[in-house]
Amino acid sequence: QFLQNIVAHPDFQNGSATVDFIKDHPELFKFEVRQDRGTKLLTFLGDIIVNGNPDVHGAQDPARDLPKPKLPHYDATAPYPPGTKNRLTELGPEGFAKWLREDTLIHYTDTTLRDAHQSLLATRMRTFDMLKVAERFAKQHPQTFSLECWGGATFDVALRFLHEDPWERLAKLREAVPNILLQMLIRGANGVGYKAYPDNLVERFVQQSWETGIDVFRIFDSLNWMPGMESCIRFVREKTGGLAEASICYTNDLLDPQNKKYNLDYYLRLARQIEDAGANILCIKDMAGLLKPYAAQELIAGLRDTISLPIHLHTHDTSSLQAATYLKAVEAGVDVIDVALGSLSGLTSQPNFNATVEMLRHTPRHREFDQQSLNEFSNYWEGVRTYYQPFESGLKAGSADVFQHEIPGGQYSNLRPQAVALGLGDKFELIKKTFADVNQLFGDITKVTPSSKVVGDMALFLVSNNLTTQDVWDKGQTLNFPESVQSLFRGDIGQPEGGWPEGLQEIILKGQPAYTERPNEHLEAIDFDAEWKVFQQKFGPSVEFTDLLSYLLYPKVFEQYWAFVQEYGDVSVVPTRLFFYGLQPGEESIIDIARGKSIIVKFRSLGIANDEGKRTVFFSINGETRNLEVRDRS
Ligand code: 3PY
Ligand code: ZN
Repeated sequence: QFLQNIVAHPDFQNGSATVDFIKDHPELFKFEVRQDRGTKLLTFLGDIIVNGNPDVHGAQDPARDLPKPKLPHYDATAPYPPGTKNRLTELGPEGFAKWLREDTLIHYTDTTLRDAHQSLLATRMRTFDMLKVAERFAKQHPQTFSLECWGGATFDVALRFLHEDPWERLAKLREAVPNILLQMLIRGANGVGYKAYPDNLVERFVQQSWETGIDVFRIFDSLNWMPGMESCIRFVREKTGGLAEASICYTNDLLDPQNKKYNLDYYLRLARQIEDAGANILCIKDMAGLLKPYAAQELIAGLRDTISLPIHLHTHDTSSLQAATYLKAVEAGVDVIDVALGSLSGLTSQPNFNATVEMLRHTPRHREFDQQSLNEFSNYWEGVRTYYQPFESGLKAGSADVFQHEIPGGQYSNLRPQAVALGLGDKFELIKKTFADVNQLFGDITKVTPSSKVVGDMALFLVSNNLTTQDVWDKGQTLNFPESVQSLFRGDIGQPEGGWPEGLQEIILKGQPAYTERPNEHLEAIDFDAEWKVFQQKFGPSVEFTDLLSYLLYPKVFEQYWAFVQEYGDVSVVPTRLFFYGLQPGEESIIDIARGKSIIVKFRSLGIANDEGKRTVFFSINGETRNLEVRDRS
């Protein structure tokens, strides 16, 4: 094809081609690349038609008879109004934090693109659906403090289940949203993984995240252990021009007189340490939605009196009480609150953005938002959400039992399918109760990724073996505990407040050594030059540095992702309905495979399986017939 392109070129034909001819005409290469991409995508679509998408277990399209989600109105030709990103560039991180602390109107972080779908839809939201509205949102609502759109579980899920490059997602969102701060969640020494990584890997990860588009780094440690956060705060301060937002994970009940551990003094002490460590913003990260309204009032007022950082509050509306918490927090002087657009709010997600704006309208701290437009965005996401129906948790109403089990919002939507996969679907009530018992057994720890996963693993282990936490004390010496539990008790994810309960470490570790230093200190630094060479040899010359970072964080997941992309290409451009459910016979779809390049795909019909178990899928692509043979794996 390349040769045909050269020969057909007018300059070549009329003899004016010089030695720079090929260099000057990059389009000569284009046809082949495009062709190849189209074929790969068609192979993917054929596979979905024949075998279904394993992630939705071959479910039927739940939105088949519904109208397409309606895009909100906006003026595409209008320039981007300046927003918080412009202000950060102008003031720098310190000046910005000072401005934020002094600003009297309430600020909102919109979590729709990260925590909302992590907590409601098992993190499956695809870049495709985000990009449809990102520019619109940035132009319509530039007064938003930040868009939380990256980190947490999104990194792993993008690669593992959506076969998308998370870095590409971030780069594209940055391009679509140049005016509002983009925010990520980072698990301190654990990066976006579940275990400690070498310090220089976390450092390069932070630096690259900033270069690709992150401005606000929300950093936490799952045990509220300062050494797990300090280096990450330092990397943000030294390697980026972004904001280091360090978090205290909220647990238990501040107002409960029985609670001697996680009281106001505990939070104020940690807040001072976070300020001393150089953070720009303090976050109260209420990952399970346990912060009740009057506790919020005490906590926020106490923090405002104790430190001079701006305060950002995060919660989950699992109980359905959290709008009241925000009201009290706003009255007590909180600077920023986390909300999600209406149709992706509530339950295990954040409180409702649209409604919270109305809660404060005509009051001194109200920040103006165009409600009609916010509602249009909510309507868009309501339509999109139907495509993700197989990932819904089944929770139908707020539930006050979260105050007993304390399961984080982001974990809740995963724990039920995990239980079902283990054949424990009918024991979910017992699992939730055992989760609470395990927390007491472990000495009442803060539970958030990864410590919450360990508590969940232990609860599933006990329930599937018909054991109770008392059995751990009585016959623990004979039990072989899950690896994640042993790892927690070795010290691999840090140290809990007040240490481990007397005698429990011995029962769980059975003589394995434990340690109290930073886990990262046990890990050898990465030699990036050497790793890069090995990586390129293994995966070929088209890899980028961001791929190496993905590989170093999730080697197996990256390998599978890479193999998938070699076979099927960049599937992030496939519309979500087709990605999960495939095309219907006779259906036609336009797929934008790159900027300004589209293909029109029509699925004509499906043949029966031949002797080799393959079926012919009859397509047309841009009007030309194309038939593909796809193995039927059913
Ligand atoms: C994560 O670590 O992914 C969380 O959302 C914790 O709340
Ligand atoms: Zn959260």
